[in-house]
This record gives sequence, C-alpha cells and structure tokens, in this order.
Amino acid sequence: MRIDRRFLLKFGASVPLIGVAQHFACAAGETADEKADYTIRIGTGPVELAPDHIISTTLYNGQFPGPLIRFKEGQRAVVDIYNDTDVPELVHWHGQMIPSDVDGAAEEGSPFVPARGMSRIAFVPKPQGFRFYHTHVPAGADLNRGTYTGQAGPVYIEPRNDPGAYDQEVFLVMKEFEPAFSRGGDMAMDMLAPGVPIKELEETGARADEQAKGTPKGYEVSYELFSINGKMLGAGEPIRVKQGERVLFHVLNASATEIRSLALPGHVFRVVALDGNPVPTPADVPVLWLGTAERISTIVEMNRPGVFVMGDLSDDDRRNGMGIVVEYSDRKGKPQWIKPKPFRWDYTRFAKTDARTPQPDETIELLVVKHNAAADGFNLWTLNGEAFSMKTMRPLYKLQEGHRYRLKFRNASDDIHPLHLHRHSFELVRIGGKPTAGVIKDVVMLGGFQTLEFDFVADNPGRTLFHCHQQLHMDFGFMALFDYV
Ligand SMILES: [Cu+2]
Repeated sequence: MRIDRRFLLKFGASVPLIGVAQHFACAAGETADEKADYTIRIGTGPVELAPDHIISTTLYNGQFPGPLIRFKEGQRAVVDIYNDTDVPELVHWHGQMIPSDVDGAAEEGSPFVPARGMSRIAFVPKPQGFRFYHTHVPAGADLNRGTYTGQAGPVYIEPRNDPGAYDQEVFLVMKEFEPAFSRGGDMAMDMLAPGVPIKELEETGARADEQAKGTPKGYEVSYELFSINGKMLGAGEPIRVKQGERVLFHVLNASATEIRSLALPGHVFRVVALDGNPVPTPADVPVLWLGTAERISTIVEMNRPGVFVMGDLSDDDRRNGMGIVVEYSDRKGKPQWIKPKPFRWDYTRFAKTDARTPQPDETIELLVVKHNAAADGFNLWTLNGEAFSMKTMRPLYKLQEGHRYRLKFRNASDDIHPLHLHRHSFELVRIGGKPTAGVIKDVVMLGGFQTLEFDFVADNPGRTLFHCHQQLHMDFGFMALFDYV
C-alpha cells in the first residue's frame, strides 16, 4: 500500500474549520492510522446488464453504478481511493464546493490516483443534496477511458434536517455501454425551450463549416446497450410501489455524451430539485430531460395501479435497455409503455416568479464554435477562438473573491452543450433570451445556435474548471480554467 505523499498537505488545505496547525501537528502515522469513512476501489470487472449481455469495464467497488455514498453535510469525511488498474485515475466529486486539490480534476491541480496505488483524501462535503462522483480523466480516442467506463456513482449529502415528505427514495442512474465511433447521431435536439435558433450564430457556424469544407463531420459516439442502475429494461428487479405512495426519485444522467429523457406512463413528475438544489417553484412535468451529468430529484405520486415501463422516449434506446419496470403491489402483467406527447424541457418553469437577479460585477462572453473534424477526425471546439490546451493549462480568467460573475454563452453550433462549472453553483439568469432567476445548478444545457447566461459568485478560492460535460467536447477543446487573483 502506498500513501500519496501529498496527502498530508491535502489535509491541511481541506479542514479549515478544525485548524491547519493541529493537522500538521499530527504525525503522518496518526493520519494514516485514522480509519477511512469510505473506500473506493477502481478496477476492471464484469457487469451483467442482462443474462445475455455481460460486459467488462472499469468500475467502482466492482459494481455499476458505484455504491451510493451518503455524506453528512458539513461533517468531514476521509476517503481512501485504491486504483487497481494500470493507468492513473481521478475521482471527481461533482457538484461539491470543496478545495481544488481534492476536487479530482488534474487541471485544477488535484493529484492523480497512481496506477496500482492509492490516495487518501479528506474534505467537508457540501452542499446538501444529490451529487455524484465520476472519473475525470480525458478519454480522447480511447473508448475504454473516462466516462465511457462504469466509473460513476451517486452521492447524497444528507441535510442537517430532512423534511422526509416521501415514502420511498429511489436512485436511478441512466447509462449506456458498449460505445463505438460513428459519424453523426440521431439525438433529440429540439427538446429545449424557450428560444429559437439565432441567425447570427447560424451564420458563424456556417462560416466555420465552410472552412472545413471537404472534410466529413467529426466522429460521434453511439452505444449498443442501455441501462438504468446497471440493468437493461426487464433484466433487473422492478421498482415496487403501493397505491398512494409518494416516491422520491433521484435521477442521474451518467452518460458520457448523450442527453436522456424519462417518462412514466400515466404519472407526472413533481420536480423538487435540480442538480441537488431545491427549486424555487416545484412543478409537474410529464417528461424529464437531462443533459450529461444533470440530476433531477422528483416526487411521483403512485395513483394509477398497474405495471409500467419507466423509460427513455427514444424507442431504440428503450428497446435496447434504457428503462426500468415500475410495479404496483398485487399487479401483474406485461409492463405498459405509452409514448408521451412531445414535451419541451424548460428550466424557467421551476424558477422564481420574479425574474430579477443581482447585477454582476463582471461579465464574460464566450462564443462556442465547432470546427468539423479539425482534430484527427474529431471535431475541435473553441471558446472565443481558443481550444483549451492540456499542455499549457493557462487560466482564461482570474476571479476576484466575492465578485459575482456573469457568463454569457453564444453557441454557434447545432449541438446541445451540458455546461459544467466545478466547485461552484450558478444561477440561471437568461435562457434563449428569456430572463429567469432562482434556479441553482452545476450543469445546464445550452441549446443549438442559442444563448444562455448564468451567474456565479467567486466564493471558493482555487483553480476552477469549466467545461462541456460531453466527453468528446471536453476532450477536444471545450474547457476553460478560472483562477483566483
Ligand atoms: Cu459540448
């Protein structure tokens, strides 16, 4: 067993409340003797998605999804991470406001978990709500790396007091397996509201296409097998419910690249939290849409007895596994699927009724452009003309602690981008031209040829990564680093 030499330093940096001096006073032996609260083992193993579909991939603790980790908000946790693979790894604590060196992103300075080695980290989990953990290594052209693997698991940070107005809590992790490169996809692109494509952005996109004339479009990734909680539709245990029950679902889209949808025929979802943060206006919707890495917490009242398929709207993906059976007690029979009416996903539905937000101290504009097949057959992505360089890791912008920043995105591509900011939450302030307020997230979908604005307060000093969560986009330029002055 090898202890990462940086781990003492990490302790000092991550326990501000207890005091750095005290931690440096404990000898290395004492901290090493301290028992870990959680242990994560990264290793390759099989996943039985269905009896006739057993795949092999990299997993946490030999299972997919990785074990549900329940932290207590504000209560320091020690996590041992063992890497039983031959390549360095990173475990990122998505959606938590923790220091850069334990966040699990190399761009921020988090050390790798060495191949065949281990790291011990400690941090104070926050904020409360539904988060997750996943690998943060680039995959590039290797479909056995990064989020194409099974390295993802749910995290729930228990609030200090839980209202508990539900009868059952169910975590759902949506995930595809057996990826392959393809040219062009068939993903739904017209499911976001409000907003219409902006002509000027279409023209910018067309000019970029013109420059790449003659080259085919860049690689995309498609998948053969689809699952919820590591089981293809029908292969796992059904979710068993009783009439009149209120079931709280925590849904995670753990896809590397895809947008997912979810519907339960005859039932509505009352959305209570987005990315783990309670929404100002809980509202009922017939369909959930989640970009890569987005989470939705939603209560369903079980008031229509039967046996149903809760599944993705894509017929192909659902038939290849993206669904789970919901079964009322004493009901038997073939699970029913009824296609819901088309429904556009609108974050502003859950917003404050008054769309006023504080004025930002500074505004940063970011133009997103796709360069077809410009990187060895992969699309290259630029922000204000620059693709992120893993070599220089140059910070794009220096933040002043305490300032409120507004990021204004203009998307000159037809793709939807799940934008993600590390170590901070942001507030949506404008989507497709419509002002909004009060929806706090850490991932948001930016529509094709559309605009979006969000604000964040620089309240967690340290290097901070921003990127598109679509693995192909983040690996090929769509990243930016912020630092504090
Ligand atoms: Cu993207």
